[in-house]
Amino acid sequence: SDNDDSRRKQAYGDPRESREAAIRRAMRVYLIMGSTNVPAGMDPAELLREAIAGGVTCFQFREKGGGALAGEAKLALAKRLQAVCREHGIPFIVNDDISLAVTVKADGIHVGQDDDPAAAIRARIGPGAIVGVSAHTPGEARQALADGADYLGIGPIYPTGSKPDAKAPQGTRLLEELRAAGIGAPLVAIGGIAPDNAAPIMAAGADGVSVISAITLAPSAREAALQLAGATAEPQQQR
Ligand code: 3NM
Repeated sequence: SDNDDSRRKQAYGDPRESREAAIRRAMRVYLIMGSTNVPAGMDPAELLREAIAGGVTCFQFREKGGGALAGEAKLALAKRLQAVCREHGIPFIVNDDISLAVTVKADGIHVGQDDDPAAAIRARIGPGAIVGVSAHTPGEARQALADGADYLGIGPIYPTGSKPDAKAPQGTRLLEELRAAGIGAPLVAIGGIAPDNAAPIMAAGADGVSVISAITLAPSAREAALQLAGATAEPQQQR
């Protein structure tokens, strides 16, 4: 509805800023997390608060893998983390689970290659929602954008310990290739990214970095996010 859309707009941007610019800006330090990524004894909502205090610009709720929550417990955690995002004005994106995204009126959804095309997903979740798609090849990237994706997740850049079925690391090649081809859409890199290896990613034309472990397994989520914000502060102009 219109109300949902105006709330979504308020959640992640100055009303004078274009939709694409707001999404691009949100890509800078993009935290992905579910309960299985959080060290024992830590509260995910508190970890998220710390990370946002350090400079996280977007959050994706990704409840996957062995021991992942389901049903009411998953819904309850989603709502708690969404509330933290709203408090701080950053987008709350749901990974894969479209019905959860619809139920909580998430700001957006992130899907992989096995899911419906972006436009079909948008039809279910609402016209104002952000739709992100993971792409691993130039063909997948072009198709996702043609299908109406708002941004692409490009990876894995480096080896990752957080996704058992990740593809082979591809470095910054695909980012460079897409920018060289004149694709200006918001691109966020993923896979094994940390403050000390983010620079080549930004130089290759990414709008930002998405991370799980660099923040969730850091001694201080706040400090890790601060360092990632620093490492992504001066993207080179490749567009
Ligand atoms: N997707 P970390 S890599 C969720 O390549 C995910 O599409 C990937 O975790 C892809 O920052 C990945 O700990 C895991 O490496 C990212």
